[in-house]
Amino acid sequence: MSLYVDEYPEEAKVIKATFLVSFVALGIGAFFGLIQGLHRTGFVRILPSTDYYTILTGHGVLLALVFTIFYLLGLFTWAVTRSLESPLPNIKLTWAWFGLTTTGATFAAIAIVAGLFPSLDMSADVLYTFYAPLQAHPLFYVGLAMFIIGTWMAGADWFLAFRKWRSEHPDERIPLQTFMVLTTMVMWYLSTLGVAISVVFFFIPWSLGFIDTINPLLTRTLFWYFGHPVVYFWLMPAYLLWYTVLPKLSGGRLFSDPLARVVFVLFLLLSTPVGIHHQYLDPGIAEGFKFIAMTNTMFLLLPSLLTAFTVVASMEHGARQRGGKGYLRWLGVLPWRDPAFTGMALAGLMFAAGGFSGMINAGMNINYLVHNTLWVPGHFHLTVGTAVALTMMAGAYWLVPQLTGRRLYSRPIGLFQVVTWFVGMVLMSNAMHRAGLLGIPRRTAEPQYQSFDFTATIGSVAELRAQIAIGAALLFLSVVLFLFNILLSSIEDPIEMPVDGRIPAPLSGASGSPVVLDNLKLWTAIAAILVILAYVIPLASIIRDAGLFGRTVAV
Ligand code: HAS
Ligand code: CU
Repeated sequence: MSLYVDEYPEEAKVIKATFLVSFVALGIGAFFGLIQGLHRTGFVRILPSTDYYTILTGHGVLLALVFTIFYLLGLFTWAVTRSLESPLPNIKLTWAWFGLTTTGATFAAIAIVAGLFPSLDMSADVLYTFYAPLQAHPLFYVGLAMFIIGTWMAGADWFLAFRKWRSEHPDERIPLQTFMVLTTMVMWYLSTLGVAISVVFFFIPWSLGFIDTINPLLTRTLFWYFGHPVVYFWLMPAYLLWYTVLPKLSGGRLFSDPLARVVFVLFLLLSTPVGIHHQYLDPGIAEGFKFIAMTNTMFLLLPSLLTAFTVVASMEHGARQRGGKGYLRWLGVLPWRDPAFTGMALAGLMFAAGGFSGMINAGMNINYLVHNTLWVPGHFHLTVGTAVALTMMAGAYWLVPQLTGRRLYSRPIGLFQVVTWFVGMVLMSNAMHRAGLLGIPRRTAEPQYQSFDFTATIGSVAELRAQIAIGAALLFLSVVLFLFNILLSSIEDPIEMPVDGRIPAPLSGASGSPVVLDNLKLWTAIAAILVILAYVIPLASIIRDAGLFGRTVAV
Protein backbone atom coordinates (compact mmCIF):
# COMPACT_ATOMS: atom_id res chain seq x y z
CA MET A 1 0.00 0.00 0.00
CA SER A 2 1.25 3.47 -0.79
CA LEU A 3 0.02 6.95 -0.05
CA TYR A 4 -2.30 8.83 -2.39
CA VAL A 5 0.41 11.38 -3.13
CA ASP A 6 2.80 8.62 -4.25
CA GLU A 7 0.28 7.11 -6.62
CA TYR A 8 -1.31 10.28 -7.99
CA PRO A 9 1.21 13.11 -7.54
CA GLU A 10 -0.44 15.47 -10.06
CA GLU A 11 -3.95 15.00 -8.70
CA ALA A 12 -2.61 15.44 -5.17
CA LYS A 13 -1.30 18.87 -6.22
CA VAL A 14 -4.71 19.91 -7.55
CA ILE A 15 -6.44 18.68 -4.40
CA LYS A 16 -3.99 20.56 -2.20
CA ALA A 17 -4.64 23.69 -4.28
CA THR A 18 -8.44 23.37 -3.91
CA PHE A 19 -8.05 22.80 -0.16
CA LEU A 20 -5.85 25.88 0.07
CA VAL A 21 -8.53 28.07 -1.54
CA SER A 22 -11.16 26.40 0.63
CA PHE A 23 -9.26 27.04 3.87
CA VAL A 24 -8.36 30.64 3.02
CA ALA A 25 -12.08 31.27 2.47
CA LEU A 26 -12.79 29.50 5.76
CA GLY A 27 -10.39 31.79 7.63
CA ILE A 28 -11.74 35.05 6.18
CA GLY A 29 -15.37 33.91 6.33
CA ALA A 30 -15.00 32.86 9.96
CA PHE A 31 -13.49 36.23 10.86
CA PHE A 32 -16.48 37.93 9.25
CA GLY A 33 -18.68 35.56 11.25
CA LEU A 34 -17.07 36.67 14.50
CA ILE A 35 -17.67 40.33 13.63
CA GLN A 36 -21.28 39.43 12.73
CA GLY A 37 -21.92 37.55 15.94
CA LEU A 38 -20.47 40.23 18.19
CA HIS A 39 -22.09 43.11 16.32
CA ARG A 40 -25.58 41.67 16.01
CA THR A 41 -25.75 40.70 19.64
CA GLY A 42 -24.71 44.19 20.69
CA PHE A 43 -21.43 43.05 22.29
CA VAL A 44 -19.13 45.13 20.10
CA ARG A 45 -20.83 47.52 17.71
CA ILE A 46 -17.93 48.22 15.41
CA LEU A 47 -19.79 48.36 12.11
CA PRO A 48 -21.86 51.09 10.51
CA SER A 49 -25.18 49.42 9.60
CA THR A 50 -24.43 49.45 5.87
CA ASP A 51 -21.23 47.47 6.41
CA TYR A 52 -23.22 44.88 8.32
CA TYR A 53 -24.67 43.63 5.04
CA THR A 54 -21.28 43.65 3.34
CA ILE A 55 -19.82 41.51 6.10
CA LEU A 56 -22.90 39.28 6.14
CA THR A 57 -22.63 38.74 2.37
CA GLY A 58 -18.92 38.00 2.65
CA HIS A 59 -19.55 35.58 5.51
CA GLY A 60 -22.24 33.70 3.58
CA VAL A 61 -20.52 33.59 0.21
CA LEU A 62 -17.07 32.70 1.51
CA LEU A 63 -18.26 29.97 3.87
CA ALA A 64 -21.40 28.54 2.27
CA LEU A 65 -20.20 28.71 -1.33
CA VAL A 66 -16.41 28.98 -1.50
CA PHE A 67 -15.18 26.96 1.50
CA THR A 68 -17.62 24.10 0.94
CA ILE A 69 -17.47 23.84 -2.84
CA PHE A 70 -13.68 24.06 -3.14
CA TYR A 71 -13.44 21.35 -0.52
CA LEU A 72 -15.89 19.31 -2.58
CA LEU A 73 -13.79 19.81 -5.72
CA GLY A 74 -10.76 18.39 -3.95
CA LEU A 75 -12.61 15.60 -2.19
CA PHE A 76 -14.40 14.43 -5.32
CA THR A 77 -11.14 14.43 -7.29
CA TRP A 78 -9.65 12.24 -4.58
CA ALA A 79 -12.71 9.97 -4.46
CA VAL A 80 -12.93 9.44 -8.23
CA THR A 81 -9.26 8.71 -8.77
CA ARG A 82 -8.84 6.43 -5.77
CA SER A 83 -12.03 4.47 -6.35
CA LEU A 84 -11.44 4.05 -10.11
CA GLU A 85 -7.77 3.37 -9.34
CA SER A 86 -6.77 5.57 -12.22
CA PRO A 87 -5.46 9.11 -12.68
CA LEU A 88 -7.66 11.75 -14.33
CA PRO A 89 -7.49 11.48 -18.14
CA ASN A 90 -6.55 15.08 -18.84
CA ILE A 91 -4.74 16.96 -16.10
CA LYS A 92 -4.76 20.16 -18.18
CA LEU A 93 -8.55 20.15 -17.99
CA THR A 94 -8.22 19.64 -14.24
CA TRP A 95 -5.99 22.69 -13.82
CA ALA A 96 -8.27 24.65 -16.16
CA TRP A 97 -11.32 24.16 -13.94
CA PHE A 98 -9.26 24.92 -10.90
CA GLY A 99 -8.12 28.18 -12.52
CA LEU A 100 -11.61 29.17 -13.63
CA THR A 101 -13.32 28.46 -10.31
CA THR A 102 -10.57 30.23 -8.38
CA THR A 103 -10.64 33.32 -10.60
CA GLY A 104 -14.44 33.43 -10.45
CA ALA A 105 -14.51 33.12 -6.66
CA THR A 106 -11.81 35.81 -6.36
CA PHE A 107 -13.81 38.22 -8.57
CA ALA A 108 -16.92 37.70 -6.47
CA ALA A 109 -14.95 38.15 -3.23
CA ILE A 110 -13.33 41.37 -4.52
CA ALA A 111 -16.73 42.79 -5.48
CA ILE A 112 -18.06 42.05 -2.00
CA VAL A 113 -15.13 43.27 0.06
CA ALA A 114 -14.84 46.43 -2.07
CA GLY A 115 -18.14 47.44 -0.45
CA LEU A 116 -16.18 48.25 2.73
CA PHE A 117 -14.31 50.99 0.85
CA PRO A 118 -16.83 53.54 -0.48
CA SER A 119 -14.19 55.31 -2.60
CA LEU A 120 -13.97 52.23 -4.84
CA ASP A 121 -17.59 52.69 -5.91
CA MET A 122 -18.14 48.96 -6.14
CA SER A 123 -20.28 46.73 -3.95
CA ALA A 124 -22.16 43.46 -3.84
CA ASP A 125 -24.23 43.67 -0.65
CA VAL A 126 -26.72 41.19 -2.04
CA LEU A 127 -26.34 38.42 0.57
CA TYR A 128 -25.41 34.91 -0.47
CA THR A 129 -28.86 34.42 -2.02
CA PHE A 130 -28.27 37.38 -4.42
CA TYR A 131 -31.76 37.72 -5.84
CA ALA A 132 -33.38 40.89 -7.15
CA PRO A 133 -34.21 43.62 -6.39
CA LEU A 134 -30.82 43.79 -4.63
CA GLN A 135 -28.20 44.50 -7.24
CA ALA A 136 -24.45 43.86 -7.21
CA HIS A 137 -21.56 45.14 -9.30
CA PRO A 138 -21.27 43.16 -12.58
CA LEU A 139 -17.93 41.72 -11.38
CA PHE A 140 -19.83 39.73 -8.75
CA TYR A 141 -22.12 38.08 -11.30
CA VAL A 142 -19.32 37.50 -13.80
CA GLY A 143 -17.28 35.85 -11.05
CA LEU A 144 -20.26 33.71 -10.13
CA ALA A 145 -20.78 32.62 -13.74
CA MET A 146 -17.11 31.66 -14.08
CA PHE A 147 -17.26 29.74 -10.84
CA ILE A 148 -20.30 27.74 -11.96
CA ILE A 149 -18.84 26.98 -15.38
CA GLY A 150 -15.67 25.82 -13.61
CA THR A 151 -17.69 23.35 -11.54
CA TRP A 152 -19.34 22.05 -14.71
CA MET A 153 -15.88 21.45 -16.18
CA ALA A 154 -14.85 19.62 -13.02
CA GLY A 155 -17.89 17.37 -13.42
CA ALA A 156 -16.93 16.75 -17.05
CA ASP A 157 -13.44 15.81 -15.90
CA TRP A 158 -14.85 13.16 -13.53
CA PHE A 159 -17.31 11.87 -16.10
CA LEU A 160 -14.46 11.49 -18.62
CA ALA A 161 -12.47 9.54 -16.05
CA PHE A 162 -15.49 7.32 -15.52
CA ARG A 163 -16.03 6.82 -19.27
CA LYS A 164 -12.44 5.70 -19.70
CA TRP A 165 -12.79 3.32 -16.76
CA ARG A 166 -16.10 1.99 -18.14
CA SER A 167 -14.49 1.17 -21.52
CA GLU A 168 -11.92 -0.92 -19.66
CA HIS A 169 -14.39 -2.47 -17.20
CA PRO A 170 -17.65 -2.94 -19.17
CA ASP A 171 -19.32 -5.32 -16.73
CA GLU A 172 -18.28 -4.05 -13.32
CA ARG A 173 -20.41 -2.12 -10.86
CA ILE A 174 -19.56 1.56 -10.61
CA PRO A 175 -17.23 1.88 -7.61
CA LEU A 176 -19.23 3.36 -4.73
CA GLN A 177 -17.35 6.63 -4.30
CA THR A 178 -17.46 7.35 -8.03
CA PHE A 179 -21.18 6.53 -8.02
CA MET A 180 -21.67 9.12 -5.27
CA VAL A 181 -19.72 11.74 -7.20
CA LEU A 182 -21.56 11.12 -10.49
CA THR A 183 -25.08 11.18 -9.04
CA THR A 184 -24.23 14.34 -7.13
CA MET A 185 -22.91 15.96 -10.30
CA VAL A 186 -26.00 15.06 -12.34
CA MET A 187 -28.05 16.76 -9.64
CA TRP A 188 -25.71 19.73 -9.84
CA TYR A 189 -26.01 20.04 -13.64
CA LEU A 190 -29.77 19.92 -13.42
CA SER A 191 -30.04 22.46 -10.63
CA THR A 192 -27.39 24.97 -11.68
CA LEU A 193 -29.37 25.53 -14.87
CA GLY A 194 -31.68 27.77 -12.82
CA VAL A 195 -28.96 29.97 -11.39
CA ALA A 196 -27.02 30.05 -14.67
CA ILE A 197 -30.09 31.32 -16.53
CA SER A 198 -30.78 34.00 -13.95
CA VAL A 199 -27.14 35.17 -13.84
CA VAL A 200 -26.50 35.16 -17.59
CA PHE A 201 -29.87 36.34 -18.94
CA PHE A 202 -31.03 38.63 -16.18
CA PHE A 203 -28.39 39.73 -13.66
CA ILE A 204 -25.42 40.43 -15.90
CA PRO A 205 -27.41 42.49 -18.48
CA TRP A 206 -29.28 44.24 -15.64
CA SER A 207 -26.15 45.14 -13.67
CA LEU A 208 -24.48 46.40 -16.87
CA GLY A 209 -27.50 48.58 -17.61
CA PHE A 210 -28.53 46.77 -20.82
CA ILE A 211 -31.97 46.13 -19.34
CA ASP A 212 -33.42 48.34 -16.64
CA THR A 213 -36.17 46.20 -15.19
CA ILE A 214 -36.22 42.71 -13.78
CA ASN A 215 -38.85 40.28 -12.50
CA PRO A 216 -37.87 39.76 -8.84
CA LEU A 217 -40.13 36.77 -8.28
CA LEU A 218 -38.68 35.07 -11.34
CA THR A 219 -35.11 35.49 -10.11
CA ARG A 220 -36.11 34.36 -6.62
CA THR A 221 -37.76 31.27 -8.02
CA LEU A 222 -34.80 30.48 -10.27
CA PHE A 223 -32.53 31.02 -7.28
CA TRP A 224 -34.45 28.59 -5.08
CA TYR A 225 -34.69 26.11 -7.93
CA PHE A 226 -30.92 25.96 -7.42
CA GLY A 227 -30.84 27.05 -3.77
CA HIS A 228 -32.31 23.90 -2.33
CA PRO A 229 -30.21 21.39 -4.32
CA VAL A 230 -27.10 23.41 -3.45
CA VAL A 231 -27.62 22.43 0.21
CA TYR A 232 -27.28 18.80 -0.83
CA PHE A 233 -24.30 19.71 -2.98
CA TRP A 234 -22.73 20.75 0.32
CA LEU A 235 -24.08 17.75 2.17
CA MET A 236 -23.05 15.03 -0.30
CA PRO A 237 -19.31 15.41 0.36
CA ALA A 238 -20.10 14.97 4.06
CA TYR A 239 -22.22 11.92 3.26
CA LEU A 240 -19.43 10.52 1.10
CA LEU A 241 -17.13 10.78 4.12
CA TRP A 242 -19.74 9.36 6.52
CA TYR A 243 -20.45 6.39 4.26
CA THR A 244 -16.95 5.53 3.13
CA VAL A 245 -14.49 6.90 5.71
CA LEU A 246 -16.33 7.09 9.04
CA PRO A 247 -17.05 3.31 9.20
CA LYS A 248 -13.36 2.63 8.65
CA LEU A 249 -12.35 5.13 11.34
CA SER A 250 -14.80 3.39 13.68
CA GLY A 251 -12.90 0.16 13.10
CA GLY A 252 -15.44 -1.53 10.81
CA ARG A 253 -17.02 -1.36 7.39
CA LEU A 254 -19.95 0.28 5.66
CA PHE A 255 -23.09 -1.62 6.64
CA SER A 256 -24.71 -1.71 3.20
CA ASP A 257 -23.47 -0.64 -0.22
CA PRO A 258 -26.89 -0.86 -1.98
CA LEU A 259 -28.55 1.25 0.68
CA ALA A 260 -25.90 3.93 0.14
CA ARG A 261 -26.65 3.88 -3.60
CA VAL A 262 -30.39 4.17 -3.01
CA VAL A 263 -29.75 7.24 -0.87
CA PHE A 264 -27.75 9.02 -3.56
CA VAL A 265 -30.33 8.14 -6.22
CA LEU A 266 -33.10 9.58 -4.02
CA PHE A 267 -31.13 12.82 -3.63
CA LEU A 268 -30.73 13.04 -7.39
CA LEU A 269 -34.47 12.55 -7.93
CA LEU A 270 -35.85 14.73 -5.15
CA SER A 271 -33.40 17.55 -4.49
CA THR A 272 -34.62 19.94 -7.17
CA PRO A 273 -38.44 19.74 -7.27
CA VAL A 274 -38.66 21.11 -3.70
CA GLY A 275 -37.11 24.59 -4.01
CA ILE A 276 -40.47 26.29 -3.53
CA HIS A 277 -40.36 25.30 0.16
CA HIS A 278 -38.21 28.43 0.55
CA GLN A 279 -41.04 30.49 -0.92
CA TYR A 280 -44.08 29.49 1.12
CA LEU A 281 -44.53 33.16 1.94
CA ASP A 282 -43.96 34.51 -1.57
CA PRO A 283 -47.06 35.89 -3.24
CA GLY A 284 -47.46 34.98 -6.90
CA ILE A 285 -47.02 31.20 -6.55
CA ALA A 286 -50.23 29.20 -6.25
CA GLU A 287 -50.75 27.36 -2.94
CA GLY A 288 -51.07 24.05 -4.79
CA PHE A 289 -47.48 24.23 -6.00
CA LYS A 290 -46.31 25.08 -2.53
CA PHE A 291 -48.15 22.00 -1.34
CA ILE A 292 -46.42 19.83 -3.96
CA ALA A 293 -43.06 21.21 -2.85
CA MET A 294 -43.94 20.37 0.76
CA THR A 295 -44.92 16.80 -0.13
CA ASN A 296 -41.71 16.26 -2.09
CA THR A 297 -39.71 17.71 0.81
CA MET A 298 -41.25 15.23 3.22
CA PHE A 299 -40.20 12.39 0.89
CA LEU A 300 -36.76 13.92 0.78
CA LEU A 301 -36.38 13.22 4.50
CA LEU A 302 -36.17 9.54 3.65
CA PRO A 303 -32.59 9.43 2.30
CA SER A 304 -31.31 11.24 5.40
CA LEU A 305 -33.24 8.95 7.72
CA LEU A 306 -31.77 5.97 5.83
CA THR A 307 -28.36 7.57 6.27
CA ALA A 308 -28.85 7.93 10.00
CA PHE A 309 -29.63 4.22 10.15
CA THR A 310 -26.82 3.00 7.87
CA VAL A 311 -24.09 5.21 9.29
CA VAL A 312 -24.93 4.47 12.91
CA ALA A 313 -25.19 0.73 12.08
CA SER A 314 -21.74 0.91 10.50
CA MET A 315 -20.35 2.64 13.58
CA GLU A 316 -21.91 0.01 15.80
CA HIS A 317 -20.39 -2.71 13.64
CA GLY A 318 -17.01 -1.01 13.99
CA ALA A 319 -17.42 -0.73 17.75
CA ARG A 320 -18.35 -4.41 18.07
CA GLN A 321 -15.26 -5.33 16.03
CA ARG A 322 -13.28 -3.48 18.67
CA GLY A 323 -14.91 -5.50 21.42
CA GLY A 324 -17.86 -3.21 22.19
CA LYS A 325 -20.82 -4.78 23.99
CA GLY A 326 -24.32 -3.94 25.21
CA TYR A 327 -27.13 -1.83 23.78
CA LEU A 328 -25.29 1.45 24.10
CA ARG A 329 -22.05 0.59 25.92
CA TRP A 330 -20.41 -0.04 22.52
CA LEU A 331 -20.36 3.73 22.05
CA GLY A 332 -17.59 3.87 24.66
CA VAL A 333 -15.08 1.81 22.65
CA LEU A 334 -15.22 4.04 19.58
CA PRO A 335 -11.97 5.93 18.89
CA TRP A 336 -12.97 9.18 20.59
CA ARG A 337 -9.36 10.38 20.79
CA ASP A 338 -9.12 10.52 16.99
CA PRO A 339 -10.16 14.03 15.86
CA ALA A 340 -11.21 12.75 12.41
CA PHE A 341 -13.62 10.26 13.97
CA THR A 342 -14.90 12.48 16.77
CA GLY A 343 -15.40 15.45 14.45
CA MET A 344 -17.51 13.41 12.05
CA ALA A 345 -19.53 11.71 14.78
CA LEU A 346 -20.30 15.02 16.51
CA ALA A 347 -21.21 16.52 13.13
CA GLY A 348 -23.65 13.64 12.58
CA LEU A 349 -25.16 14.11 16.01
CA MET A 350 -25.76 17.80 15.34
CA PHE A 351 -27.25 16.95 11.97
CA ALA A 352 -29.95 14.97 13.67
CA ALA A 353 -31.01 18.22 15.41
CA GLY A 354 -30.57 20.25 12.20
CA GLY A 355 -32.68 17.73 10.31
CA PHE A 356 -35.47 18.12 12.82
CA SER A 357 -35.48 21.89 12.52
CA GLY A 358 -35.56 21.33 8.74
CA MET A 359 -38.71 19.24 9.13
CA ILE A 360 -40.29 22.13 11.01
CA ASN A 361 -39.26 24.58 8.27
CA ALA A 362 -40.77 22.30 5.69
CA GLY A 363 -44.30 22.29 7.14
CA MET A 364 -46.20 25.01 5.29
CA ASN A 365 -48.12 26.25 8.29
CA ILE A 366 -45.32 26.15 10.87
CA ASN A 367 -43.01 27.80 8.36
CA TYR A 368 -45.07 30.98 8.69
CA LEU A 369 -43.93 31.16 12.31
CA VAL A 370 -40.21 30.72 11.69
CA HIS A 371 -39.62 32.16 8.21
CA ASN A 372 -37.31 35.18 8.18
CA THR A 373 -36.51 34.79 11.87
CA LEU A 374 -33.24 33.81 13.52
CA TRP A 375 -34.58 30.25 13.65
CA VAL A 376 -33.51 29.76 10.02
CA PRO A 377 -29.84 30.70 10.57
CA GLY A 378 -30.05 28.38 13.60
CA HIS A 379 -31.15 25.59 11.25
CA PHE A 380 -28.44 26.12 8.69
CA HIS A 381 -25.63 26.53 11.18
CA LEU A 382 -26.45 23.00 12.29
CA THR A 383 -26.67 21.64 8.74
CA VAL A 384 -24.16 23.35 6.50
CA GLY A 385 -22.37 24.97 9.44
CA THR A 386 -21.83 21.76 11.37
CA ALA A 387 -22.88 18.56 9.57
CA VAL A 388 -20.91 19.76 6.54
CA ALA A 389 -18.26 22.14 7.87
CA LEU A 390 -17.22 20.02 10.86
CA THR A 391 -17.16 16.84 8.77
CA MET A 392 -14.97 18.59 6.23
CA MET A 393 -12.53 19.78 8.88
CA ALA A 394 -12.47 16.37 10.54
CA GLY A 395 -12.00 14.72 7.13
CA ALA A 396 -9.01 16.99 6.50
CA TYR A 397 -7.24 15.51 9.53
CA TRP A 398 -7.33 12.16 7.76
CA LEU A 399 -6.96 13.28 4.16
CA VAL A 400 -4.30 15.96 4.30
CA PRO A 401 -1.57 13.59 5.62
CA GLN A 402 -2.25 11.33 2.63
CA LEU A 403 -1.82 14.27 0.28
CA THR A 404 1.35 15.62 1.85
CA GLY A 405 3.09 12.53 3.25
CA ARG A 406 3.43 14.38 6.58
CA ARG A 407 1.77 13.56 9.87
CA LEU A 408 -0.81 15.79 11.49
CA TYR A 409 0.93 18.38 13.67
CA SER A 410 -1.21 17.70 16.76
CA ARG A 411 -4.02 15.23 17.39
CA PRO A 412 -4.91 16.66 20.83
CA ILE A 413 -5.29 20.15 19.35
CA GLY A 414 -7.41 18.60 16.58
CA LEU A 415 -9.59 16.92 19.18
CA PHE A 416 -9.94 20.13 21.17
CA GLN A 417 -10.80 21.94 17.94
CA VAL A 418 -13.68 19.67 16.92
CA VAL A 419 -15.09 19.69 20.46
CA THR A 420 -14.86 23.49 20.59
CA TRP A 421 -16.85 23.65 17.36
CA PHE A 422 -19.49 21.37 18.79
CA VAL A 423 -19.84 23.32 22.03
CA GLY A 424 -19.80 26.69 20.23
CA MET A 425 -22.50 25.53 17.86
CA VAL A 426 -24.65 24.03 20.63
CA LEU A 427 -24.72 27.44 22.32
CA MET A 428 -25.16 29.51 19.19
CA SER A 429 -27.66 27.47 17.22
CA ASN A 430 -29.84 26.58 20.17
CA ALA A 431 -30.08 30.25 21.11
CA MET A 432 -30.78 31.18 17.49
CA HIS A 433 -33.65 28.71 17.27
CA ARG A 434 -35.14 30.02 20.50
CA ALA A 435 -34.66 33.62 19.45
CA GLY A 436 -36.48 32.85 16.20
CA LEU A 437 -39.44 31.52 18.13
CA LEU A 438 -39.55 34.83 20.00
CA GLY A 439 -39.81 36.53 16.61
CA ILE A 440 -36.32 38.02 16.40
CA PRO A 441 -35.66 38.63 12.71
CA ARG A 442 -32.73 37.37 10.65
CA ARG A 443 -30.65 39.61 8.38
CA THR A 444 -31.29 42.70 10.43
CA ALA A 445 -28.39 44.84 11.50
CA GLU A 446 -29.69 46.69 14.49
CA PRO A 447 -32.67 45.10 16.20
CA GLN A 448 -33.06 47.07 19.41
CA TYR A 449 -33.21 44.42 22.10
CA GLN A 450 -31.58 44.16 25.50
CA SER A 451 -27.83 43.70 25.37
CA PHE A 452 -26.25 41.19 27.67
CA ASP A 453 -25.29 42.18 31.16
CA PHE A 454 -24.56 39.95 34.10
CA THR A 455 -27.97 40.56 35.65
CA ALA A 456 -29.77 39.15 32.59
CA THR A 457 -32.32 36.50 33.52
CA ILE A 458 -32.29 33.02 32.00
CA GLY A 459 -34.65 32.89 29.04
CA SER A 460 -34.41 36.63 28.35
CA VAL A 461 -33.32 37.99 24.99
CA ALA A 462 -30.14 39.22 26.63
CA GLU A 463 -29.30 35.69 27.73
CA LEU A 464 -29.89 34.34 24.21
CA ARG A 465 -27.68 37.05 22.79
CA ALA A 466 -24.92 36.13 25.22
CA GLN A 467 -25.09 32.50 24.10
CA ILE A 468 -24.87 33.55 20.46
CA ALA A 469 -21.88 35.81 21.07
CA ILE A 470 -20.01 33.23 23.20
CA GLY A 471 -20.80 30.55 20.60
CA ALA A 472 -19.49 32.76 17.79
CA ALA A 473 -16.26 33.39 19.69
CA LEU A 474 -15.73 29.66 20.31
CA LEU A 475 -16.38 28.89 16.62
CA PHE A 476 -13.82 31.45 15.56
CA LEU A 477 -11.30 30.01 18.00
CA SER A 478 -12.00 26.58 16.55
CA VAL A 479 -11.29 27.74 12.99
CA VAL A 480 -8.04 29.39 14.08
CA LEU A 481 -6.93 26.15 15.77
CA PHE A 482 -7.87 24.14 12.68
CA LEU A 483 -5.96 26.40 10.30
CA PHE A 484 -2.86 26.44 12.54
CA ASN A 485 -2.91 22.69 12.89
CA ILE A 486 -3.12 22.17 9.13
CA LEU A 487 -0.52 24.86 8.46
CA LEU A 488 1.96 23.43 10.97
CA SER A 489 1.33 19.94 9.57
CA SER A 490 2.67 21.11 6.23
CA ILE A 491 6.09 21.82 7.72
CA GLU A 492 6.42 18.49 9.56
CA ASP A 493 9.14 16.16 8.25
CA PRO A 494 7.87 13.75 5.58
CA ILE A 495 7.33 10.22 6.89
CA GLU A 496 6.54 7.00 5.09
CA MET A 497 3.00 6.23 6.23
CA PRO A 498 1.42 9.05 8.27
CA VAL A 499 -2.03 7.52 8.00
CA ASP A 500 -3.58 4.27 6.76
CA GLY A 501 -5.61 5.33 3.72
CA ARG A 502 -7.21 1.96 2.91
CA ILE A 503 -10.97 1.67 2.86
CA PRO A 504 -12.37 -1.81 3.51
CA ALA A 505 -15.16 -3.29 1.35
CA PRO A 506 -18.76 -2.88 2.61
CA LEU A 507 -20.29 -5.54 4.81
CA SER A 508 -23.17 -6.13 2.43
CA GLY A 509 -21.51 -5.85 -0.95
CA ALA A 510 -22.22 -4.15 -4.22
CA SER A 511 -22.45 -7.41 -6.14
CA GLY A 512 -25.84 -8.36 -4.72
CA SER A 513 -27.58 -5.04 -5.23
CA PRO A 514 -30.01 -4.41 -8.10
CA VAL A 515 -28.13 -3.45 -11.26
CA VAL A 516 -30.76 -0.82 -12.05
CA LEU A 517 -29.29 1.35 -9.29
CA ASP A 518 -26.30 2.02 -11.54
CA ASN A 519 -28.48 3.15 -14.46
CA LEU A 520 -27.60 6.83 -14.38
CA LYS A 521 -29.51 7.61 -17.57
CA LEU A 522 -32.75 6.34 -16.11
CA TRP A 523 -32.39 8.36 -12.89
CA THR A 524 -31.42 11.48 -14.81
CA ALA A 525 -34.54 11.16 -16.98
CA ILE A 526 -36.86 10.69 -14.00
CA ALA A 527 -35.21 13.59 -12.17
CA ALA A 528 -35.76 15.84 -15.21
CA ILE A 529 -39.43 14.83 -15.46
CA LEU A 530 -40.02 15.61 -11.77
CA VAL A 531 -38.42 19.01 -12.23
CA ILE A 532 -40.65 19.76 -15.22
CA LEU A 533 -43.76 18.73 -13.28
CA ALA A 534 -42.83 20.89 -10.31
CA TYR A 535 -41.66 24.01 -12.12
CA VAL A 536 -43.10 24.57 -15.60
CA ILE A 537 -46.50 25.88 -14.57
CA PRO A 538 -45.31 28.09 -11.66
CA LEU A 539 -42.60 29.63 -13.87
CA ALA A 540 -45.04 30.17 -16.72
CA SER A 541 -47.49 31.95 -14.46
CA ILE A 542 -44.78 34.12 -12.88
CA ILE A 543 -43.73 35.23 -16.38
CA ARG A 544 -47.33 35.74 -17.44
CA ASP A 545 -48.06 37.87 -14.37
CA ALA A 546 -45.11 40.24 -14.51
CA GLY A 547 -43.30 39.68 -17.80
CA LEU A 548 -39.97 38.01 -18.46
CA PHE A 549 -38.03 41.13 -17.52
CA GLY A 550 -40.57 42.38 -15.01
CA ARG A 551 -41.88 45.85 -14.57
CA THR A 552 -40.06 46.97 -11.43
CA VAL A 553 -37.25 49.48 -11.61
CA ALA A 554 -33.87 48.65 -10.09
CA VAL A 555 -33.25 49.93 -6.57
FE1 HAS B 1 -32.63 23.37 5.15
C1 HAS B 1 -33.64 26.64 4.92
C2 HAS B 1 -35.87 22.32 4.97
C3 HAS B 1 -31.58 20.07 5.22
C4 HAS B 1 -29.39 24.36 4.58
N1 HAS B 1 -31.70 25.16 4.84
C5 HAS B 1 -32.28 26.40 4.81
C6 HAS B 1 -31.29 27.40 4.61
C7 HAS B 1 -30.09 26.74 4.47
C8 HAS B 1 -30.36 25.34 4.62
C9 HAS B 1 -28.74 27.36 4.19
O1 HAS B 1 -38.56 23.48 4.11
C10 HAS B 1 -31.53 28.90 4.58
C11 HAS B 1 -31.67 29.47 3.22
C12 HAS B 1 -31.84 30.97 3.33
O2 HAS B 1 -30.84 31.66 3.51
O3 HAS B 1 -32.99 31.43 3.30
N2 HAS B 1 -33.56 21.55 5.16
C13 HAS B 1 -34.89 21.34 5.12
C14 HAS B 1 -35.17 19.92 5.21
C15 HAS B 1 -33.94 19.29 5.29
C16 HAS B 1 -32.95 20.32 5.23
C17 HAS B 1 -36.50 19.26 5.22
N3 HAS B 1 -30.84 22.40 4.97
C18 HAS B 1 -30.64 21.05 5.00
C19 HAS B 1 -29.25 20.75 4.77
C20 HAS B 1 -28.63 21.97 4.58
C21 HAS B 1 -29.64 22.99 4.71
C22 HAS B 1 -28.66 19.38 4.73
C23 HAS B 1 -27.20 22.28 4.30
C24 HAS B 1 -26.23 21.44 4.18
N4 HAS B 1 -34.41 24.30 5.03
C25 HAS B 1 -35.62 23.68 4.89
C26 HAS B 1 -36.66 24.69 4.65
C27 HAS B 1 -36.02 25.93 4.63
C28 HAS B 1 -34.62 25.65 4.87
C29 HAS B 1 -38.09 24.49 4.46
C30 HAS B 1 -36.67 27.31 4.42
C31 HAS B 1 -36.88 27.99 5.69
C32 HAS B 1 -37.39 29.39 5.50
O4 HAS B 1 -38.57 29.62 5.82
O5 HAS B 1 -36.67 30.27 5.02
C33 HAS B 1 -33.71 17.80 5.35
O6 HAS B 1 -32.85 17.41 4.31
C34 HAS B 1 -33.15 17.34 6.66
C35 HAS B 1 -33.09 15.83 6.77
C36 HAS B 1 -32.20 15.37 7.89
C37 HAS B 1 -32.52 14.47 8.81
C38 HAS B 1 -31.50 14.10 9.89
C39 HAS B 1 -30.98 12.68 9.76
C40 HAS B 1 -29.88 12.44 10.74
C41 HAS B 1 -28.65 11.99 10.43
C42 HAS B 1 -27.63 11.89 11.53
C43 HAS B 1 -26.91 10.58 11.64
C44 HAS B 1 -26.04 10.53 12.85
C45 HAS B 1 -24.70 10.28 12.82
C46 HAS B 1 -23.88 10.39 14.05
C47 HAS B 1 -23.95 9.97 11.58
C48 HAS B 1 -33.84 13.80 8.85
C49 HAS B 1 -28.26 11.61 9.06
C50 HAS B 1 -24.24 9.45 15.11
C51 HAS B 1 -23.33 9.69 16.24
C52 HAS B 1 -23.27 8.90 17.32
C53 HAS B 1 -22.35 9.25 18.38
C54 HAS B 1 -24.09 7.68 17.46
CU1 CU C 1 -34.41 23.90 1.10
